[in-house]
Amino acid sequence: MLRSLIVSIALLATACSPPATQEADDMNMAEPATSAAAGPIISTGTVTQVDAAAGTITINHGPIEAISWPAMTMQFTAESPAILQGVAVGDAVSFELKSPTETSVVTMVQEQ
Ligand SMILES: [Cu+2]
Repeated sequence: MLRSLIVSIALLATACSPPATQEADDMNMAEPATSAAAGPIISTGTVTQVDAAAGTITINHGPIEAISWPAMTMQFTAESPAILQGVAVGDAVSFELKSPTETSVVTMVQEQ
């Protein structure tokens, strides 16, 4: 059960990662987008599912330029259960991703 959950999360994270286009970007852009990792990664979206028991939240979020994500609906894991308290389906929220390499973990979800 836990194992399949971890696999699902890994698959989601993979699905969310765009194909590697760094080489093409370097050729077309004056400056490579290497500053993307700096600072918090914050986005906004609408909550479509909350599973407090599993500690997960699904958000239909807008594009996140810092990590080259298009808009999509995806599931995140809350870093701690408290993050999901008071969050309900249909809420318009802003949320923060843990890091550029841990993009399936949210460290903050706040109603807008
Ligand atoms: Cu996403």
